Amino acid sequence: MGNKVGKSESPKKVSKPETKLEAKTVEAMKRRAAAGTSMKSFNSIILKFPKIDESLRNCKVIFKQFDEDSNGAIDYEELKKSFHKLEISCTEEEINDLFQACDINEDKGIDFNEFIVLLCLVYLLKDDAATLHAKARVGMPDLEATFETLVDAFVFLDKNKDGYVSKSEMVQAINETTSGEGSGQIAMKRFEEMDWDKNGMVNFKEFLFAFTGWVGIDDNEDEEEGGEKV
Ligand SMILES: [Ca+2]
Ligand SMILES: [Ca+2]
Ligand SMILES: [Ca+2]
Repeated sequence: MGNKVGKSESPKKVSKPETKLEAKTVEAMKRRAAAGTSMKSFNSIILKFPKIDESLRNCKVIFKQFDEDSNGAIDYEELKKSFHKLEISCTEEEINDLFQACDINEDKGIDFNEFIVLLCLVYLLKDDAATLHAKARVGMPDLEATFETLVDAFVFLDKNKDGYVSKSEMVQAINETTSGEGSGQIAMKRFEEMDWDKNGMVNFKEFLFAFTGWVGIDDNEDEEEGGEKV
């Protein structure tokens, strides 16, 4: 026996970007944080939920366009084509990284929730000097306003501007708004919903996935076939 010794790969507790994409996201978020936030309180974020919800729901139309074979998911080839159509300039590697990062359930397809998160990441990442002159970063003005709100909300929560929301930052944000016994509890619950890998930190991607759940696009109310013309 004794072969249990081996090299112990200690699980990392410190929140360090695990992928190139995450590192880029953190960098972009820090840049954005320098510009400040228009959010005044956690409540002001909550108040934006209905608008965000509506805007993200409308995004379904776009999703369906890109899901060319209508199988409910955007595969890698479909994603490449959609980037082309949206005139998002990304390298093959970047597209691949985004695909891997957002395909949370690893079924090799980007479903609607995953798609929203992916687009929002693109929105954040393409916010650099080189693309500033471009009229629309993801080619959808209404959606971009929504993404901006989401970025803004994250910046609000990330008090120390390190690109992550920690548990104490979440508690702080919620306590600022509501002074009641329950608020700490709510903060903890919200935080735990967001912190999937339970490492005590929420990155922007986790935040977005939680958000798509909160605003209710998770409940895909039995796919209203063919209805809902906007
Ligand atoms: Ca498809
Ligand atoms: Ca997937
Ligand atoms: Ca932070």
